[in-house]
Amino acid sequence: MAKHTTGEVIAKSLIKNGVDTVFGIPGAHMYDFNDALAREDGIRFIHTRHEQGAAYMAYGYARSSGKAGVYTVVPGPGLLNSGAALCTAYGANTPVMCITGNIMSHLIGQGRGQLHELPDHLGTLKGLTKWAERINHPTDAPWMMAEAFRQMTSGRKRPVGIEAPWDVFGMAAEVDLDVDLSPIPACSPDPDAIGAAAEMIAAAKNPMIMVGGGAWDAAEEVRELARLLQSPVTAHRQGKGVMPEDDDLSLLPPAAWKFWPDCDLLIGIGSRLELQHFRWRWFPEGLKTLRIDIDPTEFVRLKPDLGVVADAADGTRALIDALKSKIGDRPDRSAEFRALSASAAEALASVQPQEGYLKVIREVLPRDGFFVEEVSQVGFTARMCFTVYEPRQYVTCAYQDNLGFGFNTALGVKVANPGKAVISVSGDGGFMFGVQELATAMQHKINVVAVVFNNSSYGNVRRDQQNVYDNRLLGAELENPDFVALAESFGAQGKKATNPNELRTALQEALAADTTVVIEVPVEIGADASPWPFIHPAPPEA
Ligand SMILES: Cc1ncc(C[n+]2csc(CCOP(=O)(O)OP(=O)(O)O)c2C)c(N)n1
Ligand SMILES: [Mg+2]
Repeated sequence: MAKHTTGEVIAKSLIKNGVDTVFGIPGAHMYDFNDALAREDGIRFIHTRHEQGAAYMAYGYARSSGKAGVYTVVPGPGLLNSGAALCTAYGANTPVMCITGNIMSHLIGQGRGQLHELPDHLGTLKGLTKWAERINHPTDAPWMMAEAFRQMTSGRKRPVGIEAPWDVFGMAAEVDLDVDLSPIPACSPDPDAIGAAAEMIAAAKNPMIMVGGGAWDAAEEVRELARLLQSPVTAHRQGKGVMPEDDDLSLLPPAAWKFWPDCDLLIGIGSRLELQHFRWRWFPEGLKTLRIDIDPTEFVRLKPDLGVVADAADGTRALIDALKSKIGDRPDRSAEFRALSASAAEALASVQPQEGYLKVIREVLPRDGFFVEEVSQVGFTARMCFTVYEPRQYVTCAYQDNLGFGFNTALGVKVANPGKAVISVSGDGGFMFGVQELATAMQHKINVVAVVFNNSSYGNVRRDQQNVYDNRLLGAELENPDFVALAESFGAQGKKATNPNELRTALQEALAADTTVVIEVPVEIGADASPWPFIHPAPPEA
């Protein structure tokens, strides 16, 4: 056996597990690991200007590709700076690995005030991840790294954390690098549960399928099930594109809401059913719920009439097989669903200027391009009307709804998909949370197009304060830099578009340009229509 340091074992484990890119910022505790990375040819290191950027990029990389996204930061402040992205990866079921440090082994827990010390560093890391551990000696490193990959990629995929004390990264020992801990296979769907589920479906007149992030790798099966049942498929954020949203059977949320009063069976596949339970909050009488989920605790959180614990693709495939002998050919319902979509689209066209700009973005973004949202008047509206054709192409911050996510995440999406177009949309507020990563984009030649809708305000907050708090404004209005000049000062291109036609031209030029581009779209303060009546629709009248 050869001697290796902990840092070397971690770097070699990343390579062994197919990692080709690490995002991060070096620092003293991490030097021996940073140097091990420098000595590996197979890893591209992308350094950022803030740890949140590194972690969001790792998230964007993983979320858009399905591969592991890895980042490394110093302990304490570095870890905490990356926390918003880590909790996003957790909420969005995305495999992100955080590699960080700790203070010297013999000082941990003593509270003597060491550089970057936290009262409970490992506890903090555990609180933001599915699994986290400390490597205390190089002989721990091979199996702990293998376990980290196994935890991250088995069952419900989520972020993991690895830390090592400052002195341990450079410590060497004879180690066996050949530890293989393959992902734990998902349990196969219980045939009795599948039989009961097939009965439930066969008895339903108007089932509706709701897909979430758990269904990303079950697109083929979901599409087949929908066609077999002639039932509509809807999604909120995470599941967009599992069913192509230009398919007649796909209903964007406002159209699905129109179908909802007639729905008698909700089939959730890899979804928490947030749309129905936290947004719509109104249920048709007699509705039954069937859920397929790889995470059995989901059925404790929200008890369905029937729950099938399974991988979404396996469970849906088993359901299709069981249904084939139970139901015959069903009449084509495309025309009915097309009409619902058309009337919902007509109503949504009242959400201006957002809907008009989003239409143009969809028109210019190639079919295989990526759209990265950010909570803002345009981001909220996108969830209701932006059509997505394949899973993973709509990159969302899921339930964290965190400002600062958009532009930084888009950079990671582009790193994972260098040949594809990537457009991010942000508000003026959100874009400024991560603007410094324009420097990273330029230095590492990551060409994304960032569209910034500048309404000189934290617009959502401002509207709420006007409507709910009697117009008492607090911390809602923003004095902004000149976004075009700001972009140019980084060496990027800056453009301005004052209407959808100008945005079309600006986007076409931006996607053809061989650089990072920021397009500012000025919007008069308070002028954007509220998308909320579509997100939280009023219950149907009795
Ligand atoms: C990290 C974080 N901090 C604060 C908030 C609260 N918040 C929600 S929306 C919003 C305003 C967003 O402003 P902007 O990005 O300009 O978008 P707009 O609504 O104006 O389109 C704020 C402050 C948040 N969602 N995330
Ligand atoms: Mg704004």
